[in-house]
Amino acid sequence: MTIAIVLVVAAVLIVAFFLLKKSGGEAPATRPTVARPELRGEAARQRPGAAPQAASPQPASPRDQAPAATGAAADVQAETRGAPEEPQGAPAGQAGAEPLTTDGAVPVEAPAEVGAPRRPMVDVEGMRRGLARSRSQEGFFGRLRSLFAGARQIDESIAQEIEEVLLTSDVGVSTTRTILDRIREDLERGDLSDPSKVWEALRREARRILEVDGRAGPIVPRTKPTVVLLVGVNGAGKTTTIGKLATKLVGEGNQVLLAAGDTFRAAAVQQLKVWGERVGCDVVAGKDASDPSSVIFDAVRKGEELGADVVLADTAGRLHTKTNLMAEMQKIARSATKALAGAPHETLLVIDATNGQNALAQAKEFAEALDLTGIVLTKLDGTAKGGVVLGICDTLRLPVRYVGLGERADDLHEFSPEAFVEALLGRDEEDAAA
Ligand SMILES: Nc1nc2c(ncn2[C@@H]2O[C@H](COP(=O)(O)OP(=O)(O)OP(=O)(O)O)[C@@H](O)[C@H]2O)c(=O)[nH]1
Ligand SMILES: [Mg+2]
Repeated sequence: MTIAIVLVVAAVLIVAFFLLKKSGGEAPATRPTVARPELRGEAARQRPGAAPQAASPQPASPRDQAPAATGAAADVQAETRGAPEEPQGAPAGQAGAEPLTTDGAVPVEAPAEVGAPRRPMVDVEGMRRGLARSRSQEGFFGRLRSLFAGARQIDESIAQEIEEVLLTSDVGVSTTRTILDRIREDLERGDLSDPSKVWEALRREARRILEVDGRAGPIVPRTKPTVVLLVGVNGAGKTTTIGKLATKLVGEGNQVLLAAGDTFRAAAVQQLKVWGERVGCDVVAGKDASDPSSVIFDAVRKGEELGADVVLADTAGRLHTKTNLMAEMQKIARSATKALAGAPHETLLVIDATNGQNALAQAKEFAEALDLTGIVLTKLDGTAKGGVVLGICDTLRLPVRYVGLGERADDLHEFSPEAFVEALLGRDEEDAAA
């Protein structure tokens, strides 16, 4: 009996041995799911530029567990699977990587890429580009710079040459005299021993003039609504500046209302409405040829009702011949006060820099008639006589609050004396190194 059992077991073992040998050690039935990564890896290696991750072992996903295909189908699948996977975030420049704007407004301060730092408020490089004419060889800065070229003697002759550049760059007689008096004093004391010291003295004088008792800086909405009146002769850039300012203020999260106070021309109202649409601001406008004072009054009241942060009021630069512009501006200011005590909180005089010294006579009239709080100097990009800023600031004793350096919405720059002097009179790197 025992012998019989031993014989049966031996027979079973022998049969099992032969069966195993016949199968030749083939892979077990589960093998296909393991084979697929190898196939992916091979295909991936054959594709130029394929991502290395495709060749390396991947964590199993539900897709990976699909049965392996064979033949041509396997090749197609392998090719597809072996393709490099799209990175999570598409690189900048591809669709889907555009800078995001939430409201379709002109993205003035929008960073070049999502996540990039916000552009600084005072953009010295941008200003420098806008001041290219003044910085050119024939311009204000270029001509001053050429006085210091090479090794030169520092004596009275340099003072005379600086004087000539200032006078011919619209700095004006009285401001030029003030600057030169100080430089001559320093020269006599022997404080300006080399060109770099003279240059620094010039920059110091420019900063001192532009600081106007430290009253510079952009509009800061403090009361709701902060009412800002923009005045100036026709064509100075009032309406354009309102559009640019609205863009800036809306971009900073303020609710802005525009008041079409230039009722002299129908086109002026239309121009403001276009800006309103572009920036996403309501525009308060009266009927044709309505009284500008009543438009401003309504706008201030509407601003209060809406809880707006800022009301920007446009005005006419020219009226019917018999109407006195200054008297009209005073009436507008009074009607703003009637609508809201304390308004207008800011009255900005818009001056076209390309008018040079001629702009000064008109500016003086506005300064006498109104309680001006600052200057917006437009079209500085269009003149080589950037020195005009010094003359205007010094004569009017009013701070420049913004400068216009082009016609686009983001061409209005907040003004800081320090940054402006750096942009206008800052030496290029190669000069500084010399
Ligand atoms: N290059 C340049 N052009 C400017 C700048 N600011 C305004 N302009 C242009 O100057 C012209 C007159 O600007 P407006 O804003 O219409 O001037 P305004 O003071 O409202 O003129 P009126 O309504 O006639 O009193 C327009 O063509 C503007 O595009 C600036 O900073 N640089
Ligand atoms: Mg206008």
